[in-house]
Amino acid sequence: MKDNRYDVARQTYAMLGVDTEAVIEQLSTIPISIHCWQGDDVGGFERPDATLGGGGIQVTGNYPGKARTIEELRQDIDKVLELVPGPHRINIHASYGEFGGEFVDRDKIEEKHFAGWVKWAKERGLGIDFNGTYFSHPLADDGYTLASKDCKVRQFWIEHAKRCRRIAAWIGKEMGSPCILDTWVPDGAKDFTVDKIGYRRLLKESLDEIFAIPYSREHMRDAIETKLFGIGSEAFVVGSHEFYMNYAAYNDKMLCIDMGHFHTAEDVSDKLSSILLFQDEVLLHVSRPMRWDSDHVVLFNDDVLHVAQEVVRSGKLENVHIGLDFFDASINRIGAWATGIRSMRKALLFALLEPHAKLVEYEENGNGYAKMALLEAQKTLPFSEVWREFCDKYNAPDDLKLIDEVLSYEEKTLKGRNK
Ligand code: RNT
Ligand code: ZN
Repeated sequence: MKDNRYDVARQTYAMLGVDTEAVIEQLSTIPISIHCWQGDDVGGFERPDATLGGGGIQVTGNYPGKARTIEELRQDIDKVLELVPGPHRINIHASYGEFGGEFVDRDKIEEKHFAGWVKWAKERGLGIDFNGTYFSHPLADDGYTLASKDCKVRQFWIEHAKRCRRIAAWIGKEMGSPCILDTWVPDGAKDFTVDKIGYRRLLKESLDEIFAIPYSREHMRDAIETKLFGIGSEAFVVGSHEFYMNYAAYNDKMLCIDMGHFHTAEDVSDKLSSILLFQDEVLLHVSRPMRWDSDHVVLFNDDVLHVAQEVVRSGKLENVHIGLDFFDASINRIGAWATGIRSMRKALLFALLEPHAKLVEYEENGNGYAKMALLEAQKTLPFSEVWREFCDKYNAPDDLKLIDEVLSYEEKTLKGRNK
């Protein structure tokens, strides 16, 4: 029954010149970087009671079952990996090191604190990406880190950044796959700021010092993440889009484009062709902004689809690092993770199944109606059968079975955890 349905789907796409088997093969080569922080509400494990604090980001909700230790977090990620088809990387934050019960401040972290992750990821065939943690810390409480006017504060975070780069390079070398290090700092202010250029000059100087140490591209690559505003930094964010666009262009760094970091009416997908024409690579933080929040669970919606389409249509798939960035503590966290990851994967599949050459032909011939109608026709093609075939290839559940699996994990494992 199932094979027959896929066969019909395959033939339908073949009539449009799309080879579903080749698409499934191609999709199997695209890694999605899974952010570790969905499992514990961006708490990290520096202290037993670590929670997200400040930094313009916020987790809402208190659904039971949150991972309380690295072991629980890894157990949850293992479950998620069973639920999501395709290759993956794991994206960890500096605050998720293994500090052996001791408090290790951010300016003291070392490679050894991440050796456990390297071992764990190797066993699972995952790549690793990394992030400095510039929030949930007393020296970030006044809203400034790398752009702080307090020299001591700034030096502390510069040291953190330098260590993160060294650790990322070590991880990439160990893993045999470049570790993408994302640097996002929350620096900004709630209300009107007079000396904007002063703060931006400081951020530039800090970055110059941090990036002065060269590392092999084969081991680590730097990304810098832009943002329009955050909670408590409504009036001013030092690391704005223009700031980092220019910094990246002049200093040969990669931009990180987070879908939740723009005006909600802005089309984030439209930025990609402009960026990729001038820069070799880009890092995506796929997310779903809603009103003031930038981090709702990713869904297979138009915004995400448009991003996937741009990545595929531009022919730059290999130049785009796809990472996710969302956190929701109000529902089952494993389900949130799995649905978000699968939604990104669906968007990529949908984009790859597009009869691209035909659409371009219509466009070039001025046949706007045929282009529009074919784009519309795609929406009712038997996409779900190809998606199911892809899930089957990886022994991942289909969309309905997914719900049962998440609920049974909740019953068997999550309910045993205290709040
Ligand atoms: C914050 C940025 C950043 C964080 C993570 C946890 O607005 O998007 O990427 O979400 O580092
Ligand atoms: Zn982000």
